[in-house]
Amino acid sequence: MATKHVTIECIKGDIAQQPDIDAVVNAANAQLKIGGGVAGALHRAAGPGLEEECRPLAPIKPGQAVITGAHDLPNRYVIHCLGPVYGIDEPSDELLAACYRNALSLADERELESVAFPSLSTGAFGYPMGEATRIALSTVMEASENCQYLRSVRFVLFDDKATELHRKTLESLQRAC
Ligand code: AR6
Repeated sequence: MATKHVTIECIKGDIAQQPDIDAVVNAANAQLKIGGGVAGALHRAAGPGLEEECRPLAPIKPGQAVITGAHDLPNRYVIHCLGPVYGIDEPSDELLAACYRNALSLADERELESVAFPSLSTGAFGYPMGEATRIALSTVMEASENCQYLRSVRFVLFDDKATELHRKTLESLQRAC
C-alpha cells in the first residue's frame, strides 16, 4: 500500500553524521572509490571495508544507484548514486531525478524507513544549486508516494545558503500540491 505520510526535512550538517537514519546516500564517482566531498566524508568514516564491498559493483552509470552495508558509519546501509556531471551527462535533469528515484526504490526494497540525501551533483559535478534543489525535492516528493516503508527523508546540506534554499523550495512545492 502506498503511503502519503513521508516527512521531508532539510538540515545543515554532515551526511557522515546522521546516526538516526537507516541509509545515507553517497554522491559517488563511477568507480565507487573514495573521492572528495560527500564520497570522501562517507568513505573515511566507513573505513576501508566500504571500498572493498563497492569494488565488484563498479562501474556505475549516471543516474544509477547501488546499495552496500555501512561498515563503521552509524547507519545500516549506504546507497551510492552517480549524479550527472552538469553540461556533460545529458539529459542532466532526468539523470539527476533518476538518482533520487532509484535510491528511494532501493531503500524501499530493503524495507527502510529513513533515508538521508546530500545535494547530489552540486559540488565537483557543477550542477547549479537552484535547479538541482527543485529537481531533488520534487522527485523525492513524487517518488516517496510509491514507497511502502519509507517514513522520512532528510536532506543534509553543507551550508546555511543551501539549507535555506532547500527549505524555501520545499515550502513552495508543498504549497503547490
Ligand atoms: N555532508 C553533506 N554535504 C556535503 C558534504 C558532507 N560531508 N561534503 C560536501 N557536501 P560532491 P558531486 C556538499 O562534490 O557534485 C567526489 O569527489 C557539497 O557542498 O560531494 O555529486 C566524488 O568522488 C555539495 O553541495 O558531489 C565524485 O567524483 C554536495 O554536497 C564527485 O565528487 C555534493 O558535492 C561527485 O560530485
